[in-house]
Amino acid sequence: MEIRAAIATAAKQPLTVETVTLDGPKAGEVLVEIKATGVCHTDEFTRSGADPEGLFPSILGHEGAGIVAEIGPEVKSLKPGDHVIPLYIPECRQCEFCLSGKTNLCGAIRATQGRGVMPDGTSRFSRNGAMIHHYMGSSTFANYTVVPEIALAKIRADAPFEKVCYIGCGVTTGIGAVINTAKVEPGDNVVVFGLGGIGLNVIQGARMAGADLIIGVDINPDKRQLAEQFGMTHFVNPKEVEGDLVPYLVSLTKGGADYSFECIGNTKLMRQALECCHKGWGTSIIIGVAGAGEEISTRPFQLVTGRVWKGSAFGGAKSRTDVPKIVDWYMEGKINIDDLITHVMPLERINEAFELMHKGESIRSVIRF
Ligand code: NAD
Ligand code: DAO
Ligand code: ZN
Repeated sequence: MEIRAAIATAAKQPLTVETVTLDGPKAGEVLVEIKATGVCHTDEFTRSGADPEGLFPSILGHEGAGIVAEIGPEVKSLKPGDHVIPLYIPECRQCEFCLSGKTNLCGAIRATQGRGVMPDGTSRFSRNGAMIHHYMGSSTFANYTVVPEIALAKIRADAPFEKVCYIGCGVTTGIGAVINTAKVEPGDNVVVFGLGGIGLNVIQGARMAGADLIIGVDINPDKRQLAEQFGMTHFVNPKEVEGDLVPYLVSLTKGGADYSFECIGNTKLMRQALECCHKGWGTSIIIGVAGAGEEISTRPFQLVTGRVWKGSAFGGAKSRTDVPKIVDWYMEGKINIDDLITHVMPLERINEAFELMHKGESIRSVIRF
């Protein structure tokens, strides 16, 4: 079938909205009509060429929501008309990773997903006979996409697509990092580096968990108001701190953070996030994705004296199991998504979403099809 998609033709180039050929779903695959998709910093990470695994040409986008249009052979758990969220971390419930009970990093289709193809090693997307890569197993910058059954969460039919698409990445990543990875408890002190689409959801999660101090760190003072609305108790702009940021944060938390979260992708800040943690138990969670070839460092004594460094992918959420529950939380008014969606636009204007992100003017831009 002919579809409309935003193509990343080469690194650093604006996306081009074009007609693309999409082959139908093969065994274990599902054709999804995408109704809405968020534009996340990770899409920009790949578009910009900073992603060591970035492939071109490709159809980016990994934060979508839509309706099952057609199922391929052997698909059992979904039917046409079901409302779904594509998952860049699938949940096969059969692989070593899924059965371990220790991680959400399902390994079932990791190798082919990383090569930008479907599990059978081929792409469903092409243009003038030449293949276009899939992206993160999702490729939601298109009005139709094909996704493996194990990478789709079935959600309730009354949830608005242009809001719950954000659960496909940012909401789950931020709230999940607090609840699943850090396991923040009532009374804990939390420091959040970066108050963007991920960091604000960390703040929202920290408030839900009952954290006491929730300190937000950002160089953009315009982020302060929304962060306070979501539960931030103290704002720190590193540009306004005299001296080093780390002792300032240790002093503000009266000894160090119980938990810190790096939501930017900056290795220097990852170090600061670790070192502002409390001696003996403070844990720092890396969420931000750093550029190709970058490395983190600290003095090993920071770890010897009890600080812990962890990472979190998709908030540690078991995707097909947890995403429908988070959609329910939104529909029950337990989490706020609406105020984080600052811009809505059609696919033809998708490059504006990247410009707004660069200018720091958006939290989430959503493409509505
Ligand atoms: P964003 O651009 O919306 O937010 C980043 C924030 O960091 C902005 O508010 C910006 O002002 C602030 N910032 C930039 N430089 C700073 C500095 N030096 N000091 C303090 N603040 C600074 O990005 P986002 O969508 O929130 O994504 C954040 C990161 O999370 C990205 O690296 C993204 O790739 C990553 N990410 C990770 C996962 C995961 O599963 N681990 C999922 C999604 C996104
Ligand atoms: O299983 O080896 C693996 C990788 C799984 C993908 C993890 C991606 C999480 C971070 C990327 C940002 C997502 C938007
Ligand atoms: Zn698995």
